[in-house]
Parts: sequence; structure tokens; C-alpha cells
Amino acid sequence: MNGAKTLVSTLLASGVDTCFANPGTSEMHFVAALDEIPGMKCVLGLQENVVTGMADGYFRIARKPACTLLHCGPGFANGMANLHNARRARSGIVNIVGDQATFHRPFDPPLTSDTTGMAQTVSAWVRTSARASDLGRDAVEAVSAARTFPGQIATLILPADVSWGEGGVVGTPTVPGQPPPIDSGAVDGAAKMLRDRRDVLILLAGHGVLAEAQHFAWRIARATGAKLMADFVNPHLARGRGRLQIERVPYTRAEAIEAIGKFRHVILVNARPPVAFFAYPDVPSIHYESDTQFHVLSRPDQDPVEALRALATLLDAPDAEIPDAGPRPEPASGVPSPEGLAQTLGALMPENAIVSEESVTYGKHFYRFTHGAPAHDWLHLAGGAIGDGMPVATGAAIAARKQRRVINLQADGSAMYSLQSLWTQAREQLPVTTILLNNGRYDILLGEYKKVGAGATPGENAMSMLDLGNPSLDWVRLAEGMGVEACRATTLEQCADLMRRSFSKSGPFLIELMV
Ligand SMILES: Cc1ncc(C[n+]2csc(CCOP(=O)(O)OP(=O)(O)O)c2C)c(N)n1
Repeated sequence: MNGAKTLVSTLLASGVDTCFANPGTSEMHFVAALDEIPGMKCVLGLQENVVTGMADGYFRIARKPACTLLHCGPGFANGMANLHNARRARSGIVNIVGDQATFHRPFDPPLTSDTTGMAQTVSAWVRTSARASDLGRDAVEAVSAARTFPGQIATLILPADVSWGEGGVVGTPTVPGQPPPIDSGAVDGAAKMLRDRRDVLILLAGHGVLAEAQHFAWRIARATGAKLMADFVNPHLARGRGRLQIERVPYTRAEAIEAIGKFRHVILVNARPPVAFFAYPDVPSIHYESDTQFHVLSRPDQDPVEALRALATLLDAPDAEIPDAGPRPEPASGVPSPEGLAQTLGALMPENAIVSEESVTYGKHFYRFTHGAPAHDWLHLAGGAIGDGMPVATGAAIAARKQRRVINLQADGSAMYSLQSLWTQAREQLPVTTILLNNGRYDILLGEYKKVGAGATPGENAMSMLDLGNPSLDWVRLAEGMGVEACRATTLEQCADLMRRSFSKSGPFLIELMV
């Protein structure tokens, strides 16, 4: 058996059955093996950052890794921003990167580059397979690394001659390892503090904001009076009816200090002490008071459900129903506003939806108005590298096997980084509704310009780098050009009508909301 077939067979045996791909010459044996060995769902992305972003979105919903197929160092480099986001989201991905044949590399042909060096910057595990007979073992180890709780990026580099070489042996899958055990001393310490003090915040992140952990966290909060909050960045948060009406630590320092500054003690559940996204002259980096004391209940690589369950048990915290979210909001009307859009979304969102949010400045109030919506999952941009909202939505829809409506709340500037995702949505006929927030500018950067002290208002030259007009982007035509039905809305009534229309369809739809 050649290396490529060995690799595909081993991936399938290990439960990796979805491949997001953008191939080249060095991957042609792998591409052929996808025909010869049935069982792999193959999804083409028209740019590698779409490919890697889809793999991230897939993991966040499927909770198991997909593989990517990328072409040499430059193909990997194109996908790196969303691999950075995936690493920050702690998503598990197996990257298969084809490369020059071992005997050809010394001739330094044009696509030769330091693939390993690039891979190391975002991967927890990197290996170049040396021969076809090693591939089965290497693939098993790659999958095992990607599955390390909660998820990691593993990159397997595949020289073309290893792919076509004979002598492959299909690897035997291993049982996924368990996360490191929780620390009973940390549980004891947290219990003592919660019994003794009234100024305690429990800060949840990672799997700590998923439904099972929320139940234990709520029991603890009910029994002790502690306040619960979620990190600002949450790759995957369970929201809506039956879930906690939890708020995030705000983005700005002033708001963050107002929200959490009053708590002398903060118990960290897979979270880290909150810090600013960026530094500003004469402003501290930390988003808490300097005398705040942090106590780690569980680290990001530990299971927060186990930690919270142990804490609830030790505190003898009785079972408690999560409070009702109150009436469902009504759709809003009139001129679009962040609050009005959030309200409309809360009113119309279908049961069990997935929201991929990259709304940047427009999304500030989305949480407040969507607590009363049916249960849903909310996926955030985890690493701050814009351009993952659309691919994450696409990968999430594949993971949900088209059974769940995906709503992509998408700022226009960020959308332009990976808009090819729309083509994949059309080709795969995915139930994704994109609400494209067209404000025609990099709005957030206008605020940042002032905040960093660059000046009061940008001049003509500076403004030309923050404004997206001249020419304006026409999102209806861009979407239609890639096979996605699209319509423009200038009022919230129109937006609501289009949302209803899109939710009744089985394929993708884009609403260009002029904001
Ligand atoms: C990969 C990457 N490139 C550039 C940036 C810098 N950046 C942050 S926000 C932003 C513009 C966002 O504009 P848009 O998506 O339209 O959202 P708005 O600010 O208008 O709400 C840019 C360019 C980034 N964060 N990541």
C-alpha cells in the first residue's frame, strides 16, 4: 500500500472522517487515495485560511478533529491566521501538508520553504514523515496529539515521495487520553473561600461555559452567593433558554474594572486573569485591580466539569434549576441598530442554532437581547485575527451535518479576508444565514486611532486606510457571484423578513444589512 492510502486509511480508522482541502501537485496521491478508500467527506476551500477556519469551526461543534490538506509551506502560510485562531480556541486539527519529494528538495525548486518552521509556530505537534512505512504510526500520533484535551493542532508534513512510496502499514488507533486530574487542594481552597467570603467571582472559560459545567457553576453560585462571569473570548458558549444568562468580562479596561473590580477574589475555571487586547500609553495592561487575588480551580488543560462537580459536592450545594430567561423578545423595527438587530435575532432565531460571531464593533449588545432565545451555541473569534467568522460558520454547518441553522453575524471588513467561504457554502448547500453588517469602514480602528494617542481624527491619508468606500463593496453581487442567494436590507423589518425567509431554506443565504 502506498503512503497516501496508508494515511487515509489510518485517519479513517482513528475517526477522522472529514478533510478540508486545497491541494497542489505534491498532494495528488493523497487526492487519489480519497477516491480509492471510501469514507472521507472532502470539502474544498478556495483559499487556505478558509480551509483552516473551517477545520476550527468543525472541531468546535463536532468535538473531534478533522484533517486539512494544504500545499507546501506557502499553502500552510496562507492558512496560518486561522490556525492561530484555532490554537487560541484550543481546537483539535490534523494538518496534512504535502511538500517537495525528499530527493527533489536539495534542488531548491520555487515552492521550497521552511514548512517545519512555519508549522512549529502554531502547532503543538509537528513531524515530517520519512518513509511510507512510518506513516501509519505518524498519523496515529498526529490524531492523538490533536485530541489532547481540549484540543491541539498537529501538523504532519508529507513529502511527495513518501506519499507515493510503497510499504505502508495502517496504524492502530489509540484510545484518547484523559485530561490531567483536577487538584483536590485547589477544590478545598476554593470551597473554604466560598464559605468564608462574599466578594468572590467565579470566572469561567473553555469548556467551563458549556451546558454541563454551567449547571454545576450555578449550583455553587446559588449556594454561596458567588458571582459568575465568562471570559471575554469564548470559542464556544452554550446560551439561550435553559442556559445561564452569563455576561462576558467587557472589552474595555474601564468597563472590565467596573464589572469585576469589586471582587477581591477570583476563582479561575479554565480561565486566565483578564488582560487588555492591546496596550495604550499610560494604561495598565491588566483588567482587574492590582490587589485582586486569583485562585486556579482548573487549568485550561483540565476538565472544568470535574472540578466544578467536585466543588459543588464539597460545598453540599443542592441541585438548582437555572433561572428562566423571561419572555422572548419581539422583532425590532426601523433604522438598524446593534440593540435592534440583537432583539430581532433573539425573536427569530430557530431552535438549536449555531451563531458564528465576528461582528466586531456591532456586537456589543448581542448577548443581552438573546438570553431569551431558544437554546443555541455561540462561537467567537478566539485569537483576534480577523477573517474566521465565515469559515468557522461553514465548518460548523458541516459538523452539524446540515441539521442545524448556522447564523453568521459578520462585519464587512473582516468578511473580506475569507469571503470564498460563501462558495463552499453554496457548493455544499449548507444552511448558513450570513448577516453581513455593511458599515463601509474599519470602524473599530477609528476608535483605536484615538485610544492609542495617534491623533484626534485621522487625516486624509490615514482615513484612506480605515475607510472601505471608493469603491463600495456590493455584498449582494459578491454573494450571488459565488452561488449564494442574497438580498439587501436597510430597515430591521426587511432584515426580519429576510431572516424568516432564509431560515425556511435548506441552503445558504446572505442578508446585506446596511448599518
Ligand atoms: C489578521 C488581522 N489583520 C488585521 C487586523 C487588524 N484589524 C482589527 S479590526 C480590523 C477592522 C475590522 O473592520 P470590520 O470587520 O469592518 O468591523 P468594524 O470595525 O467595522 O465593526 C482590522 C483591520 C486583525 N485584527 N487581524
